[in-house]
Amino acid sequence: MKATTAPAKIGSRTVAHLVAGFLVRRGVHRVYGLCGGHIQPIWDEVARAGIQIVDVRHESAAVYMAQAQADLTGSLGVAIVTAGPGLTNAATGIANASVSRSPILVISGRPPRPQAGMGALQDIPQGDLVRPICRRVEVVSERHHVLPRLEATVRAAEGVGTPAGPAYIDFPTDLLREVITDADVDDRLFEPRIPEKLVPSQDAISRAAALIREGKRLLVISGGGARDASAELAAFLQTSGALYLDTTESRGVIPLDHPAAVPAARAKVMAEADMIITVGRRLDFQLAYGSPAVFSTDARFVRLGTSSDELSDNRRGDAELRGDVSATLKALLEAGVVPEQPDGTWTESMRAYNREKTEKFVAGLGKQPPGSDRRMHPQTLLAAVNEFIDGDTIVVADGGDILSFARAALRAETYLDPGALGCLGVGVPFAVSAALTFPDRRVIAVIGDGSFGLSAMEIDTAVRSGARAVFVVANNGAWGIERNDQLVGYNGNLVGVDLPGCRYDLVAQGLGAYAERIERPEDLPGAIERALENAPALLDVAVTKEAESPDFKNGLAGVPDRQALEIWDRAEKRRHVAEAGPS
Ligand SMILES: Cc1ncc(C[n+]2csc(CCOP(=O)(O)OP(=O)(O)O)c2C)c(N)n1
Ligand SMILES: [Mg+2]
Repeated sequence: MKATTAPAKIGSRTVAHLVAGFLVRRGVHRVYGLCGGHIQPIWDEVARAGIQIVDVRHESAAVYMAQAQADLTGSLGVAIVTAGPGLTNAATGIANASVSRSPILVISGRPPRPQAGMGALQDIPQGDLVRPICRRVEVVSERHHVLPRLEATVRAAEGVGTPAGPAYIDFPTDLLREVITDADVDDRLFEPRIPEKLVPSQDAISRAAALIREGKRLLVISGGGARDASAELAAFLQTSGALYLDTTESRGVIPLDHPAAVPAARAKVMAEADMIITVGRRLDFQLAYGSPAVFSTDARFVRLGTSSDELSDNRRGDAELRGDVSATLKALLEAGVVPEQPDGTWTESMRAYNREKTEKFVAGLGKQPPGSDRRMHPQTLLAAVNEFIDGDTIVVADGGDILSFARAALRAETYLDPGALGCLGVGVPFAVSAALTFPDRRVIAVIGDGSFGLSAMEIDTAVRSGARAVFVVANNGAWGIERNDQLVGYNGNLVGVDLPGCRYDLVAQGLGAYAERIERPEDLPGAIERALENAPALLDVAVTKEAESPDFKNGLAGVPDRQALEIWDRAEKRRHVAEAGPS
C-alpha cells in the first residue's frame, strides 16, 4: 500500500531520530506504548535505536508499566502514546504516577502544524488535558526547542526541585519528520544531571535534633521519599530507638521483621507517640491527615522531605527539614537523636502488642472457614501464596477487599499496589513490567476479578513480551468491597456489583497463557508451582464474596466525611464539636 506521507529518508537525522537518540543517551532501554500514526516517526526511530518497545493493548497499561519500572528501579520510566485518544487513555496512568510521585516521561504526538485547529484527526488540547497531573508539560513546535524541552521535561519528572512524577511532552507529526541541523543540537543536553544532594542548614538540623531528643515515645513514618534511604533510616531507628511504620508506600525500605516495625499496632502508636518523624511522607488519608483527633494532642512533628507536601501538608512540622532524605537523616544522626528520657516501657509494650497481634494473625491465616457458597476465604488463598514468596519475590496486589487482605497478609519485601489513587487495574500491567525489569525474580500478582477485567488484555502483552509473571485472580464474582458497602450501608440494595460466572482462566488461555481454575484449597500449592514453571500464567481462584476485609470494616469503602476511616471520622467530628464550643 502506498504511504500517504513520504517518510524522511531512513537514516537522516530527523527530530524523531533526535528524540530516540536522547532516550538512548539517557540510558533508556525499554519503553511501553501503543502505536499510532502521530507518533510513528518516534516509534520507528526508538526501535531502530535498539530500545525495546513493549507494545500494550491499552495506553493506561503502558503508563502503569512505566510507573512500575520507575518504582522498582528508581530511574525514569517512559511511555509513548499516540495523539487524542491515545493520551486520554493514558490519563489514568498519568494521574496514578502523579499521586505516587513516580518519575515517568510520557511522549505523544499531535496533528501536523498546518492542520492544527482546523478539525484535524485526533486534535484536542492535549497539554491542557494533562497539565494538572503533570510536573511539567511541553507542547513543542520548533526544531531547536526539541532537545532543551526534552531535557527540562525529564528533569521535572525526576523531581529536581519538585517531587518526582509524570512529565509530558508532545510533538506535531510534521515536526518529527523534519530534518535537524547541527544548530538544533546542544550536545551538553544529552548528559544526565548529577543529582544534587540538598542538605538543610546546620542550624535547622540542630534544632530538629534537639526536638527529637526531647521526645519520649518516638515514631518514624516513612513514605515514597524514603525509598533511597534504607541504610540511613535503619541507622536512625537503631540509634533513636524509635518505632516504625511504613504504610506500604515505602515497603521494603526497612525489613518487615525489623524490631522497630510495628504495623499491627498502627492505631495505638499513632495515638500515643509524642514525637512523630515523617520521612518523605505526606500526611494523607492513610495517616489521618496528621490530625490531633487521631494523633496525640501533645505530639510534636518533625518532617523530612524534598517537597512542600512532604514537609507541611495538612500539619506543619514543629521542625521541617527540606533536603535529600538520606543526607538529612545522616546529618540528624551526627547531631544526636538519642532521646533524653525515652519511655522504654511504652516502646516495649507496643512491640509486644504488635508481636501478639501478628502471631495471632499468622496463626489464623488460612484457617478461616469457607463462605456459605462453599468457596474458600480469600485468606486461604493468600496463605497458600505466602508459601511461594521469598526475599526476592516481587508481589503486586490490586482490588478492593482482596487488596486489603493481601496488604496485611502477603510477606513480601518488594510490593506494589494501586496506592493513594486507589487505581484499580494496575495489577496485570505492574506485574508485566516487574517481570520484564527483573526477569530472574519471581513475580506474583494477586488481583480481584473486577480489577483484573480492567487490564485483562495485558495478559496478551505478557505472552508476547515473555513477561514471566503469575497472575492470581481472586474470583469472588463481585466488585466485592463495594458490594459489601451496599449490603451494609445501603440496605442491601445491590446495584451493579455482581460479576458472576466469568472464567478468567479461559480468557487467559485464549490469549495464549498457561491457566488453571482452582476451586479447592488443597489444589493451590500444586497449581501455584505449575504456574511459576509455566509463567506467564494465570490462576482463576474461586473465593467467597462473603469475606469482609479490614478496609471494608474500617469504613474506607463508605467514604466518610472528614476522615478516610470511620473511627477517625468519629474522632474528627468530636474534635470539631469540642472546638466549636457550646452553642
Ligand atoms: C478505576 C476504579 N474504578 C472503580 C473503583 C471503585 N472500587 C474500589 S474497590 C472496587 C471493587 C474491586 O473489586 P475486585 O477487584 O473484584 O476486588 P474485591 O473487592 O472483589 O476483592 C471498586 C469498584 C476504583 N477504586 N478504581
Ligand atoms: Mg471481586
